[in-house]
Amino acid sequence: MPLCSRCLRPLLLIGTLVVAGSSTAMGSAWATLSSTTRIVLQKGRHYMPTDLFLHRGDTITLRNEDESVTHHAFIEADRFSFDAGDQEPGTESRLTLAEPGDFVIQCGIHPKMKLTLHVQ
Ligand SMILES: [Cu+2]
Repeated sequence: MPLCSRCLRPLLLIGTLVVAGSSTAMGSAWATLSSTTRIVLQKGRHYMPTDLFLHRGDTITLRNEDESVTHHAFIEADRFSFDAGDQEPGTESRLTLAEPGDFVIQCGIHPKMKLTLHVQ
């Protein structure tokens, strides 16, 4: 029996909610259960993703996935600072977020590279 359009609409709604939940909103809700580690790629002179929603105690791993480009991630904030130093291709550095707030990770080599962390 073919499905009527009225029956399909709720199904489509559910599909949309699941997709949205897997990206940001639910991701940060799940993070309350335990501290999590998120992987951020440095690729094509961009951070991927460019926004991350985290909770205090979460850790991010910055992974340089460019083939021949060095990156240098750092944060200049009021309450703390972070400097990963020069990161060669294929290397990683880690940062655990101990303070709530919004912080921007920049790159000392590529001024346009920015990643905003929203820490609750
Ligand atoms: Cu860079």
